[in-house]
Amino acid sequence: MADVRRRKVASRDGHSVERVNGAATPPLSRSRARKWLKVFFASIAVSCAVYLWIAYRSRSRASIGEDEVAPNVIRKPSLPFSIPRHEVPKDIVRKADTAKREAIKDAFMNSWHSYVEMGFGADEFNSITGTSTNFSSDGGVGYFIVDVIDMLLILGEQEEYERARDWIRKLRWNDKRGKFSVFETTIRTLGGLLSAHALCTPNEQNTLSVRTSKLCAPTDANMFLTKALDLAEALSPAFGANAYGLPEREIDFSTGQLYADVDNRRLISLAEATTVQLEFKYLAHLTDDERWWRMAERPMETVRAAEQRVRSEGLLPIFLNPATGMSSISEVRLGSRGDSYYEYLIKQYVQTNATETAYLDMYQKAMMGVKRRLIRQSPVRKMLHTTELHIRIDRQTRQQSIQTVGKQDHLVCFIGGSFMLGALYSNPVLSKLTYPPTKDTSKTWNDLAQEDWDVGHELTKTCVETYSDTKTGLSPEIAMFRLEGDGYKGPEEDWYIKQPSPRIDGRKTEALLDARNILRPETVESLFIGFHLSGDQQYRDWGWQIFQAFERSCRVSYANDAARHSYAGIKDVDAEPSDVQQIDRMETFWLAETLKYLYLLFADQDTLRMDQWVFNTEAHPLPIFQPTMDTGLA
Ligand code: DMJ
Repeated sequence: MADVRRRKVASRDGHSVERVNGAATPPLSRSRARKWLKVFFASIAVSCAVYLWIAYRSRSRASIGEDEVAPNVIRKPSLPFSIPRHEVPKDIVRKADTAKREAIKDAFMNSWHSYVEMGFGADEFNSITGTSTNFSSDGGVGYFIVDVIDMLLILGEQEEYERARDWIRKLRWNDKRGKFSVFETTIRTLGGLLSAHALCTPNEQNTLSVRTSKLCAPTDANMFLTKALDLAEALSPAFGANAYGLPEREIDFSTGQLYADVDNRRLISLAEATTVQLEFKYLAHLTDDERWWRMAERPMETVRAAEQRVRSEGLLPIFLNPATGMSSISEVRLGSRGDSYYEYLIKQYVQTNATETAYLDMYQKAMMGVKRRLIRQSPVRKMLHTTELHIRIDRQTRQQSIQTVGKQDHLVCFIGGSFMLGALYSNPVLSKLTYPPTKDTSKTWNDLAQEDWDVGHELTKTCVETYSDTKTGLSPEIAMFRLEGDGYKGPEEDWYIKQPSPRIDGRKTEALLDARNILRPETVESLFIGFHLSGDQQYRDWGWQIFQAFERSCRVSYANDAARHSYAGIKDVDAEPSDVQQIDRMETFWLAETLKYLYLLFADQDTLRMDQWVFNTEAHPLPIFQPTMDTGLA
């Protein structure tokens, strides 16, 4: 699309130049009158040319269609109904809440020590049985340790940092057999290594790295970067699997063999193809090697072309076809397989210091689509929530139609934070983050920014309510929201968790997977962003409520060590507190994301400044930088 746009501009210029030149070269004359006539006709010709040029421009814009986003277009509010306006709080909180911050640190350190004592080096930790597993028969590939090392630096845990670093120093990827997810390895491991590199690199302007780099030996930063390069090389064959640069789903590091997603017709997940950019672009910036930049940008070019082809208000189906580079008919959603595509649009703009406007345009267009097509209000409490668009095919006529389904994955709860971050970056006057937050936003705040902040706040509030409404105070994996005409027969309520069909023999049935809570971070991620940008105590209060619910239902004790505990997910968030059943797994994102965002929510706002860092989707902070390489999307 970049080329097409450039060609259009060139042909417009060519068109107008031709007309002006044609009329501005009459034959020479000696008489004064003829001179005047010449000037007169020339000016008429120039005016006509200018008029035609303007008319041509506006006609060609109109033919592109209302939803087309030109660079730097300022969007207007587009939510089809009104929602409460969220005012800037009277008292802005910026200091740490030390007692709560330390309670969260304690949860983190206990989780880490349990892993160190029972599963150190493994990729996954089963916290109840104290067992662990690896993704390769050749040993761990760093999923756990690399995912967590940046948090050990942020917490200032010298000894534990060194333990993790020494393990990583021996880690190699290219001889590891197994099927490794390109997306998961990029966001957890490549992201973790790059974050560790940045935190070990002293930078006087950067409040966090000044502190964290003191924990590192002089060679550590370089070691992490070398490891990141090794891993990037090991992952790179996945990006050459098709003509559109869409990364294949899995790779065997020992052979370079690629594995397509055979359960999904070999299609490529939208989120997986478009959530590797922050990592590879930062690597390109550090190494001054454009190869990594281009590798990451190619899927974005493909996706932008696909989006413009389907003209879907910035929204895209969750699957891409690697044979055509186009979207494949599938659901549109902000949950699994769709989520981080939308997250990385605004974050790519943030990462390169608000220079790549193509991403702001894509982000704003997509959020306009989200507001117009996916966001709804629940019937009773007017909870703002998202929906999904599903394709229905009529059995008889084979006709396709789109159905709105009131399903919201917990994964979607990142979107509140994205809207709030985008509100600051969408502002045309500032075009950068306002930091620290001020009470007087009147000079710089526009209607779109206000609407985006309000939408972000309300969506986050709803996510918090999917926690507080359950018996355990924890949110389920999937919340179903009532929609008009959805055929729901249950009690009058705004949202519910799908239940299994009752058993014929009358015995109790297992709760569906939808009812689980597996320690996911998305809601507390939005709370952290909302608090950090506004200083509003409300976000901290909600975060503390959620942390206490984790403490009540997810804490795991050990009979042989009363001083130690860890955490596990639970099977049914609506079980009676005395009847809660835990799941034998402590996901790495519990430490890498959930506890990191909670810790930062209660830390001093200067601990990790959001005008200096951008979080990848696994909560690894990467520095914001001024790019030296041109984006192919400009
Ligand atoms: C994390 O691994 C990442 O945030 C990813 O983008 C999707 N969600 C999980 C945690 O829920």
